[in-house]
Amino acid sequence: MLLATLLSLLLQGLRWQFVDSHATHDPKSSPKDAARIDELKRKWTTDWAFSGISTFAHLPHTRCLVDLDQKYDIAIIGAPFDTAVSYRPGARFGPRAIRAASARQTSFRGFNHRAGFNPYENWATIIDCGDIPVIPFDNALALEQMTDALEELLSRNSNIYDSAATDAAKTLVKDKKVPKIVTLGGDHTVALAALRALNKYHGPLAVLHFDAHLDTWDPIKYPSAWSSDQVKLNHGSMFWLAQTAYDPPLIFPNASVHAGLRTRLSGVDFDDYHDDTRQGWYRIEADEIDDVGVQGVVAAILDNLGKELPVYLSVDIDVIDPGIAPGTGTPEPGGWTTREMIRILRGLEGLNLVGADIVEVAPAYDGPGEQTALAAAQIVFEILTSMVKQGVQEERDKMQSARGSRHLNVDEGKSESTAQAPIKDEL
Ligand SMILES: [Mn+2]
Repeated sequence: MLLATLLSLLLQGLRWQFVDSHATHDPKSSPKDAARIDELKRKWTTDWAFSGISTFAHLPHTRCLVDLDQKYDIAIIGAPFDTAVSYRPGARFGPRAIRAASARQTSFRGFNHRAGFNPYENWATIIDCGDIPVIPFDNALALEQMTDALEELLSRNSNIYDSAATDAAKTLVKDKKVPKIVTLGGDHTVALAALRALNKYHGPLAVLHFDAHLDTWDPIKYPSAWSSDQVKLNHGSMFWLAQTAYDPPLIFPNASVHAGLRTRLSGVDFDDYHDDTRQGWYRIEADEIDDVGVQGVVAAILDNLGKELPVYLSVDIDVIDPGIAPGTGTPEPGGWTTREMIRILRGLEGLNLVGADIVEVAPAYDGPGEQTALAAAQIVFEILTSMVKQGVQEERDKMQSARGSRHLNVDEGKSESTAQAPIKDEL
């Protein structure tokens, strides 16, 4: 009896294997088979929001790092790393939470009404490339690993560049040769890996940094007498490292902006702000939105970002108020609403974004309604919308003319930025 059962299972297995290989791999399969496959695809390949394996927005998933044949224009990649945080750990679970919260984003219902544009139904091939398997035991090694992975993703020609049939066409799309990357963090340290990788292809970048915190802290500002090289690599010092530990610096001087700040500062004065100004940053505090509104915040960002420089957009989810987005490592009351953040991002859609991240989503502190992860998934949607829209010449022209003269060139940006400083002790 047992033998008969085993034999029957074996035969069944062989039959399924035969059916499978016959149906999907045999190039000589009959029209009848092809019709059957079409029918099966029609019946079984459309997911509901709640069905299917979790990828960002149900996008196709490939382990891009090992699949040289996978073409993409935008690679979404998870960096589940959280061993450089100063308060609550848990952001290593951010990528999977953001993917789960993106479940109601689909290509067939992906038209962004605020942008008049569907990023999932356009020229760009967007792939969920899975996660970098970041080592949790050695931060220096983890930084190398994340940098290496992102460099690998950037080293491939974008799909649109490879699709260009002729050399003449390739010249026309040469600015699209390097694909764009969107990293799902992970703690904020992952931004340093992205800056290192992107510098290889674009040179120093302007950084647009949404965060409650400065993240330009010299590690000596942390309250411990104990130090080492590893101590310098943490989620509050990675922009200090990017500016001071590399020659040339990874961030172009006097062309970068923090937005949404409301952190407490060290000591008894504005010394942290002075340090930040010396590192070439312009600051927009969270409270300023009450005085100048969304449009005022947008204008201040555009006026202070380098015009011609490629921009890296780094979004710490703690820029949103923790009453709305509690699932994060270092919450600070008094932040922006999700709607304000979305509208600010929409106002910035003309920027030349070469890469972006959404970091510090720590789902262990989120609510049962996944509100933090939902905000993060929406922010990724807005970023993808801008990246894809920016790739359409017609849309780009419209955005440029709408931006008008408000935007300064790099040289003007320098003088403007040094003039910054509504540093309050100087007022
Ligand atoms: Mn932060």
